[in-house]
Amino acid sequence: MRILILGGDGFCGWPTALYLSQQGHEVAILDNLSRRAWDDELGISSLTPIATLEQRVAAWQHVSEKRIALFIGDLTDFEIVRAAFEQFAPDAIVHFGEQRSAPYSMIDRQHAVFTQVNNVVGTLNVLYAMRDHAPQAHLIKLGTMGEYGTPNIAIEEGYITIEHEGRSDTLPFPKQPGSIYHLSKVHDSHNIFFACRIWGLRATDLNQGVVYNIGVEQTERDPALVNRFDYDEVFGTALNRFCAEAAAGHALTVYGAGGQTRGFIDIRDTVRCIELAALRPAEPGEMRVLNQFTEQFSVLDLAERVQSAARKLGLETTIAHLENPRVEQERHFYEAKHTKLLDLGLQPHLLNEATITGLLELAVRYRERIDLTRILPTVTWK
Ligand code: NAD
Ligand code: USQ
Repeated sequence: MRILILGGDGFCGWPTALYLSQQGHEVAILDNLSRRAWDDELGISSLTPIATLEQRVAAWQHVSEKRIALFIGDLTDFEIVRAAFEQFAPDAIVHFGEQRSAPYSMIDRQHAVFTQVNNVVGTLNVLYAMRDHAPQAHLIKLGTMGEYGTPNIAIEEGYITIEHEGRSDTLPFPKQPGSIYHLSKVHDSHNIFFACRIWGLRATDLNQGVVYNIGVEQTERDPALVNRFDYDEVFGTALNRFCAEAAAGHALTVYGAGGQTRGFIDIRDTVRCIELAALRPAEPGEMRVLNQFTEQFSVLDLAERVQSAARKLGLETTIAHLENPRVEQERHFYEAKHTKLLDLGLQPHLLNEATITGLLELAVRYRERIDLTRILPTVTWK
């Protein structure tokens, strides 16, 4: 297949590009390198030293003899999107190309507006480019489990059948997102649903949980292929962040009580889920929704697992219950369905001590690069 990866320079996009290229697909990346610019803006950087995108692609060609085409440009510029669609003629579009940090979106009004414009306009441009230039192509869009929030009923995969006053319908599952970023994904989902219903486009919305781990077999083939690893308060996510904290001798930063429960997925399963979705596309007119995570944990569970694995490496770590910078439930019911990707053939990598130990060892290796002043949360929700 010809697969266009939007946001292919990022944490999920880069391993996905290499993995799909390895499987024999014709891969192109479109990215405006904004994630690297946000590092500069905030004065943060990946724990792992990452090569430029050009160096990455050249290194991949060197080790694999496979070529990845590059389009450097902004999804909010329709001419860029149109040109990439015309030149590359994709069969599938994998869309990772958004501002994905909840704290970044909550810094101030400007960052909130930027996040929603970047994400919503970028996705709208992709939908119009599909309508006009690739109406048969399949959009594989990264959504998020956080679109649903934490309702007091089980979370279905995208849709719920409701009985109301003697009638019944299957409707989009209610959304109660917890940040301006998560809201942007809800807006995207509505726009994609519209494009499928009205124009007959085909799309899969992958409501992904928090991704952990660093890479896939392909990113280990050369130092220039290494994936990024975020540990800072804005872009770092639970688990990866806890591992960096443990390696740096910093207390593990559990926000509040730590009973916040989320779906989690190993990045090796992220790339496989994308492949499974691509191989079995949605039907014309369908917006298929798959919940893309493999296990659910509370953040305190994760901190305790990291603490235990760290101790075995001789790293003594404490767990701090910080005042929660976010507005979110800290003790709540959480039961989210996630069987559809298993039905498509996913064989999950469940979280085990070996994975946590691997991450701790990676963080110890790059410990000198950890900026301890960028760990404690400063961005607040109110
Ligand atoms: P990332 O920030 O590492 O990568 C996103 C990439 O998109 C970056 O390379 C960035 O430069 C690019 N980009 C952003 N806006 C763009 C624009 N307007 N035009 C062109 N390129 C643009 O993020 P990630 O962690 O790889 O996440 C990828 C997707 O997966 C996001 O949509 C995110 O919402 C979703 N997701 C991520 C996680 C996670 O834990 N990382 C979990 C669930 C869902
Ligand atoms: N948390 C802590 N301590 C930390 C960091 C986070 O307790 O040091 C808590 C947060 O308060 C939250 C939970 O851990 O309750 C998850 O936070 P996170 O920063 O790991 O992840 P989140 O903000 O939810 O966002 C990440 C990605 C985002 C993706 C989302 C999937 O950045 O792109 O959409 O995970 S989900 O959580 O399912 O919405």
